[in-house]
Amino acid sequence: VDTPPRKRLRDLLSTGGPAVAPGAYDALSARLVEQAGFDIVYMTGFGTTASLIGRPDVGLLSGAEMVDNATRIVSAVDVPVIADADTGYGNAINVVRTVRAYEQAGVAGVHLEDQVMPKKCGHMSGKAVIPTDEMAGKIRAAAEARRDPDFVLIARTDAAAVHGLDDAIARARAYADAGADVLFVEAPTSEEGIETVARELRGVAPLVFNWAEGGRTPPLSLERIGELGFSLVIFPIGTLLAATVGMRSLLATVKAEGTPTSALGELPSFGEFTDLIGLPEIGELEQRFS
Ligand code: PYR
Repeated sequence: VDTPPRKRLRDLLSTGGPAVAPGAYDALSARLVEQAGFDIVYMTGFGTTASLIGRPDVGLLSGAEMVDNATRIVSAVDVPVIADADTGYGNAINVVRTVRAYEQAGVAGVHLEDQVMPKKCGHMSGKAVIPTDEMAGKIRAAAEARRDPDFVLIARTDAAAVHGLDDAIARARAYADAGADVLFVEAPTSEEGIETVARELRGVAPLVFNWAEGGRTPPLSLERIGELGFSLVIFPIGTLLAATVGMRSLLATVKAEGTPTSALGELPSFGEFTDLIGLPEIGELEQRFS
């Protein structure tokens, strides 16, 4: 635990088996990911957008809003945090500022993608991508902008849905040449496509598998993902969907019965919840400092 988070993330990415990073969209969900025993938190842009403004992931949030959320998430946990940095919120110059801001927030790594602005969630229709050379320039800018060489730069391509998998793979190679540490080919739509990505890019750089819950990529087992050679699996929106189910259920009870009484048995008690979010530590601080 004395190892700095970015170094720990690099170690986790190089151990062979896939590292698993469930999604968090705020500080509370990030704490729950950590308390469940996971070694990495993934800050989802989809979930951040859904929770901050209650809207879909179509490029509505600014870089500052994303960095703000990352700052709170990093402060809430000890494990490394990988954050969604979308398109970098502009051109290569914006990427420099974005990378530095995420680095200052204490994030361990980010992913940057080659969509045009405003971007769309990788599993939605209607995506468009910038030219490969332009994105390679943004990756070079990001690599040069980071101050900590251990800050992990993940290059994501959304080109598969626009130009096909061959172009996506060629782009991923170009982004590795430009200085990306990790490659992320977004949204292959068949197991064969996933295998092609793994075969063509394995060994070029560690690979991300986006296990997008309900998205366009088939839901492979963790074992299969490992066999194929992926180094990192993200489960971006499961926590968000589960929270939605929980809130809806509670609200339906209140609406139908007038009070939450009959639902309370399924919920953490008040004390359990305040323990979970660190009230005992606050108590210790009060003892020491007052
Ligand atoms: C997201 O969760 O927003 C991704 O881009 C995977």
